[in-house]
Amino acid sequence: MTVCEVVTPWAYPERQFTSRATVSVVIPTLNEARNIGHVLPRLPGGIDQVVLIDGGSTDGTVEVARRLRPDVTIVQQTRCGKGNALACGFAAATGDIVVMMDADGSTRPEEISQFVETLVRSGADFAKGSRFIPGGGSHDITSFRRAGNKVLNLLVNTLCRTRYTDLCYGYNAFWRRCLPVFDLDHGKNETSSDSLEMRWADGFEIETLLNIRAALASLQVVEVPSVEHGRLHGRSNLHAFSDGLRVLRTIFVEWRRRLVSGTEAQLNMATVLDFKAPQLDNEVLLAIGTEFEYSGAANSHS
Ligand SMILES: Nc1nc2c(ncn2[C@@H]2O[C@H](COP(=O)(O)OP(=O)(O)OP(=O)(O)O)[C@@H](O)[C@H]2O)c(=O)[nH]1
Ligand SMILES: [Mg+2]
Repeated sequence: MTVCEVVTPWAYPERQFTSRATVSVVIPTLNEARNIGHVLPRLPGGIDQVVLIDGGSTDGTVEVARRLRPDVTIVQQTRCGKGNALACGFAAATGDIVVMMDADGSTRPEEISQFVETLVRSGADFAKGSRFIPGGGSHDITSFRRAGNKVLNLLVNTLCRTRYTDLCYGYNAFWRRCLPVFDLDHGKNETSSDSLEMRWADGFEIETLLNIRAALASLQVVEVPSVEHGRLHGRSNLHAFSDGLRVLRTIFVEWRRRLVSGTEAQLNMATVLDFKAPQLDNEVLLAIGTEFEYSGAANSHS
């Protein structure tokens, strides 16, 4: 586990929890009927909610998911793109911890426990998957994408003074109380016909945006090693060049946004502090043992 960014504007006590943290897993799907069956049955036990956000799949993805996991929460996204899907999924999540992963078999469900345990035990706000730290890896990334990710990663680290090792990776987890920091527009109140158009953060730039906003709000970010596998069936929705340009634009716009409104990060930080407060009663917490129970066993929903 590599501490990626240790910016501590407030002191963290040795965080111990009085009750079990609940976990929501958020999975965007676009025509993943042949893959989702390799993901849902392998989710570990102890997951409290599975949110599947469908982008209008025509291959029966939703039906397959319902059959495999009758308790799944199905959400229809409000616009287009993976980013919009995730924003809608986060809005529907109810767990203390939100884990985001893909449906194509590339992100292994067995790693969820590592993300959750890292959040609980480290006191971090955001557990960011990384393929490029010891223990991580990728069986999927092309040399073009690897180079692009490296350059964009370097740019973010330079501008935001972070130490990220993997900017564009979709396997991450965070405490749901941090959602105000991400300030995502899930567009629930939209009714006009043009609302289906992609907006800011609606595409594959979503991970970059989350990483930058987390850093600018001084969240504690910890990297978790993760091994990415190849997509099992079907074709990628990502277009390395055009989506790479969206990521580049995101980096500059988000960085500039921070320069223009320097107070915003402070405000967001205050929001996070408010959210933390009820859980951080030092005296009580230090007096009790960790009661976090997270079972890594396979679930019985398959
Ligand atoms: N709901 C929804 N899900 C999407 C959309 N685009 C992609 N996804 C899902 O987001 C996840 C990641 O998309 P992929 O197409 O695998 O993109 P990628 O992982 O960056 O690319 P590969 O590594 O080539 O697979 C998958 O679970 C997709 O089904 C979308 O517009 N809407
Ligand atoms: Mg994929």
